[in-house]
Order: sequence, then C-alpha cells, then structure tokens
Amino acid sequence: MTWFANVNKIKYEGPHSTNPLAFKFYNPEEKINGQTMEEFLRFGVAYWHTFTQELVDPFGDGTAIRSWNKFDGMDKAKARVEAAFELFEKLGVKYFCFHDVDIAPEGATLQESNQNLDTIVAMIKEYMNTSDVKLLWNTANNFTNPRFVHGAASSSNADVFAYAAAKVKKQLEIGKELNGESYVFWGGREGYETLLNTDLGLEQDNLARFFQMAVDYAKEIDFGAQFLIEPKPKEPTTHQYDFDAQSTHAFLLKYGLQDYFKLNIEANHATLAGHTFEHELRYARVNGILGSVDANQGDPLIGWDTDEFPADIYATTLAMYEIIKNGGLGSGGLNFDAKVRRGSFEQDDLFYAHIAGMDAFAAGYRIANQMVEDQVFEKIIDERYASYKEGIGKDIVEGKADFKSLEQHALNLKEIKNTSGRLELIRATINQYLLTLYAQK
Ligand code: XUL
Ligand code: CO
Repeated sequence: MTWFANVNKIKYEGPHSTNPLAFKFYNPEEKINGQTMEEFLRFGVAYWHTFTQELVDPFGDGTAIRSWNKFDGMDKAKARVEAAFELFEKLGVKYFCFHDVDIAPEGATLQESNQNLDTIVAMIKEYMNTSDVKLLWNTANNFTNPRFVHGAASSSNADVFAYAAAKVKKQLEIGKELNGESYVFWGGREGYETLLNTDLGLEQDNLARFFQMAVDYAKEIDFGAQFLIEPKPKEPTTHQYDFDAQSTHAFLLKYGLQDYFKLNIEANHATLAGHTFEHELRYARVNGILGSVDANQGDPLIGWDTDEFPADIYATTLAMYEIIKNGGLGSGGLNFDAKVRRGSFEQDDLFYAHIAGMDAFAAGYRIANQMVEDQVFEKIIDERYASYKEGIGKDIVEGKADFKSLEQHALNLKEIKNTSGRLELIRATINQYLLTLYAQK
C-alpha cells in the first residue's frame, strides 16, 4: 500500500532546480565542518501536525484531505504508521516525535489506552527496525482531554495529578522501548487563568514534584533520554508556568532540577513571549541548556501560535548561528512542530511543506556557517566589549574591582568615549551574506 503515490524519494537538485519535489539547499550527504548536513541538522517530523491534525482553527472545521481518514479507530492509527514511515523514507527525515494520543486513540479507561499504545508501539518498533528512522522524542498529551481542564501536574485535583503521572510513566516506558533520544515536557495547561481561585505556590511546588518523580522513574527504568522542557508564555492558559527560557531556568534552579533538564525552544513560542527566536536560543545556549528546537514560525499579524512551516531565511540563519555556536543539538534536533495552512489541504502539501522547512534551515545553516567562519559577529562583539580586556574593565571581570576603586577610576576620568553600535552596517552585512550564498568568495 502506498499513501503518497505522486511522490518519489526527494533528492537534492541544487539551488537552480525548478522541481518542486526536490531539495534546493538541503544536501543530506554534503559535509560541512566534517559532519554531513543530515547528521548536524537532525530533522524531525511532528506526528501530530502531519498525521493527526485535521487543519481546524478556532472558527472552522478541518479541511485536510487525508487518505487514512477512510479508516477509524485503531485501523486509522495503523494506517497512519504506514503513511508516516513512507513519508519519513521519501523525505529522508531520520527522526520523528509524538504525543501518546497522536499514535493511538484513547480508550474508555487508562488500561484500554495503554493497550492501544502497546499495539501501535509494537508496529512502530517493527518499522524502526527495518529503517534507519529513530525517535527524537515522545511526550504525554496532558492537555486535550477535558479531565485536564484545570491543568495536569498543576491541577487543583490530586486525582488528575495522578492520572497525568500515569500517562507520563507510560510514555517514559515507551521512550525506553523505542530508544527515544530525548523526552519533552510541554506544560500544555500548567499555568492559570485567574489568581482569584488559584494557589500559585502549591501549583508550582506540585509541578516541581512531578518533574522530580519523572526524573526518579527514568532513573529507575534506566531510560537515559535527555529531558526537555518546552517553554511557552500563554495559550492555552493565560499565564503558563514555563513562560520562556529564562523563567523556566529560574524554576529549574529554584527546585534543584537544573542538572536533569534542558530546553526545547520553539520559534513561535519565543515570539509569543515577546522575544525573538534567537533570543531564546541564545539565553539557553549561554546557560548550557539548549537541548532541542521546535522549528516553525509564527505570523506577526496574528496573536496566536500559528505553527507555520519555517520559510524565513533571515530567522533560520540567526537560529543556525546559535546552534552552530552550541556545537549542535546533541540528542535534540530540528523538529517541525509545524502544520500546513488550512488552505494547503492536499496530502502532497505535506511534502512541499517539509521540503520548504528543511531547505530554509539548510540555507540558514550554510549562511550562518560562512558568517562563523568569517567571524562576522565575533569581531563586532569583541570590538564592542574591548574595554573589558584591559584596565578597569579587566579588573571588573576578574573580580578585582570594588565600589571604591571604581569611584577612583570615575573621578579620574576626563571624558567617557562610547563607540557606535553600527546596527545598520551590521544589517547590511547580513544581507550581503544572505544574497551571496552561492557566490564564490
Ligand atoms: C504546543 C506545542 C506542543 C509541544 C509538544 O504549542 O508546541 O506541540 O511541542 O507537546
Ligand atoms: Co512545540
């Protein structure tokens, strides 16, 4: 059975190809800095958007035409697995990610849900054994079902806390079974809508208790995946507890969890938080907690999480700069937490979308790599902070200054000379790199 009969294996044809079903910038075998693009970029497909999402929006029903929708229940779940591995293979994507409810329908009871999961996980495992596709990360969906109306680990109801724990426990076991390289916690409803009925202190303490229990259980079953928290400022709750990279970091430090978690940074979550994508990546990177990336983009004109496939090369270039400086993503990757637009409802659009996203990051990688080689930003920053390399600046950095020595320095100053930040020049330089991508230097 083939699910994508119109599509053959996608190949790299170079930047001048006019074949819509070919890569223009992503050449999986090509080595950059000693690593193939495939090894460094570690692209992943998000099961929920690609195989489960019906393309609903808050005002309209789903528009997606999907051939597996002729089935129901477990038959649909099995058809999706077949379609998924065909898409992975044709795209040449080596990783995928899922929530429990994406791969198997929830049953009437927890036992039944777990049985459904076991059946599908066995099928996925067989496909994994006969391909080189690996699990980037899995997670428990503790936000869609009405039982999570008041949250999961931060719910006001202890039974819900227990139910959420049971679901994560099962996903940790599945992650181990499928050799998952990372494991994600996105706090879908871990936050609050109004303080008028909320015990914020208890909710945050409980969330930390939940994370600690997950760490303990992973250790108990010897599941070595990197744990990741995915910050998001709002949506669905008004105030999410994992607002952004910095507040999530503070949370981890407060509860002594910093050695067990890194962050999964999502572009559209960064912009919802009022940050740039590169801000979130930079904060995580310089604090040693950049673990993985949900690669997408938002719509600057709409205030919600639109999860578009990334196409903005300016943004992917600045993102790839951070990832290169991070030395790659380790056991993380670039997971397309992205869905085709509601108007792109045909099944083949799934291929166009992934090709667009992979090419956008591959192009960004090539450009950023050239900029790192030429030390573009390093030179600018070195020069801008040169005053900390000698004299009083060196004393400050080396901990040899105090308020008295600083006052003495200030009293002796004849003038303070600042230098220009040269932002316009820097932007023009970035444009040169963007536009001369394939020009020989
Ligand atoms: C929601 C979101 C999730 C997480 C996984 O905004 O990004 O899909 O990536 O639960
Ligand atoms: Co995400």
